[in-house]
Amino acid sequence: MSGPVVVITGGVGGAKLVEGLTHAIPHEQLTAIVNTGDDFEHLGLPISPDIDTLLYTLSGRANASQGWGREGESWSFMEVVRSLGGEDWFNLGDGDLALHVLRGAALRAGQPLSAIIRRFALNWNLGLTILPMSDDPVATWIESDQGALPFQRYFVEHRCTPRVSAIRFVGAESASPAPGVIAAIEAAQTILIAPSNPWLSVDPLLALPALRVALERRNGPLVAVSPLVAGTAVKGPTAKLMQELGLPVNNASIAAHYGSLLDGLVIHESDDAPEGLAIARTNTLMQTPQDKLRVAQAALDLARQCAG
Ligand code: FO1
Repeated sequence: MSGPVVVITGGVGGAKLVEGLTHAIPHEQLTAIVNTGDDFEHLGLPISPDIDTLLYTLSGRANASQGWGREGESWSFMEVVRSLGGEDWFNLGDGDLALHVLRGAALRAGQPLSAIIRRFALNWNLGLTILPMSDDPVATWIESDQGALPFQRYFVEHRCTPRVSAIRFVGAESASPAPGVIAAIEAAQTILIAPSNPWLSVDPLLALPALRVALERRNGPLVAVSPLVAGTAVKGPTAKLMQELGLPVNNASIAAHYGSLLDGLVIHESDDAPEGLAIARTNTLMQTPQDKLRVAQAALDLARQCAG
C-alpha cells in the first residue's frame, strides 16, 4: 500500500495500532486523527488524554502497563495537591503536568490545539501527522444510572461502574474538523479505524457532520480493527458498555455499529466473523512491538484486498 494512510484513533488500544503503523509505513504517509471527546479542564488545565497517550506511546515515554501517563513518573505535585485538600480523583504526574501547562498557555495565547500538538510532535521527533479531530470543544457525556456524567468522571472517578443508557457529544454538531482533517481523509488511499471503543472513542469523531460526510463520500477502502479479543475487551469498558446498550458482545455488533462505512474488519483469530464484509484474522492482542506491527500489517493487507 503506497498511498497515504489515515488512522482514526482514541484510547490505549488505538495508540498501539498507530505505533505498529509507524513501523509498517513511512511516517510521512501516516496521519492519525485523534478523539478529543475525552478532553476536559482539570485544576484549570486543559487535558487531552487520547492525544497525550498517543504522544507518549509514539515517543516511547508511555507507561504501557497503566495505559495512560508516563513511565517512571513522579507525583510530587499530586502529594501537595492532596495535602492542601485539592481534587485528587484525577492524577496528574509531574512530567505530564508540563504538557498541560504548555498546552494551556498556548491555548490562552490563542493558538489552536492542532498547532500546539503539531509542535509537541515535532519536538518529540514524531514524523507522522497527529491531528485532533477538532480545534473546537466537543465533550463526551454519559447518561447513566448515576445521572449525567462528564466522561472523565465516568471513566476515572466512577471507574466505569455506572450503568450507561446513552452517550452524548456536546458541541459535536457545531464543531469543525481541525485543519487538515478533511484533506487527509480525501487524500487517503486507506483509512483505518483503530481498535478503540467505537461508542466512546470513535463516535465523537463520527459525530462531526463534515467528518462523517467526508468518510461516506470517499470510495477507498475503510478497515477497522475490532476492539474485542476472545469475545471481550482487552482493557476498559467496551464489553460492559455493549451489554448496557443491549448489544451482543461480538464482532457482528462492532461491524453493525460502523455500518456502511466499513469494507473490512480485522478480528481476533478465535472470534466470530460477521457476515457481509471482508474479514482478516490474526492475533489482535498487542503487547510487543512485533504484535503491533503484525496487526498493523493485517489491517493494511485487508485494506489492499478491499481496494481490489
Ligand atoms: N485514568 C485513570 O484511570 N486515572 C487517572 O488518574 C488518570 C489520569 C490521567 C491524566 C492524564 C491523562 O492524559 C489521562 C489520565 N487517565 C487516567 C486516563 C484517561 O482517563 C483515559 O486515557 C482516557 O480518557 C480514556 O481513553
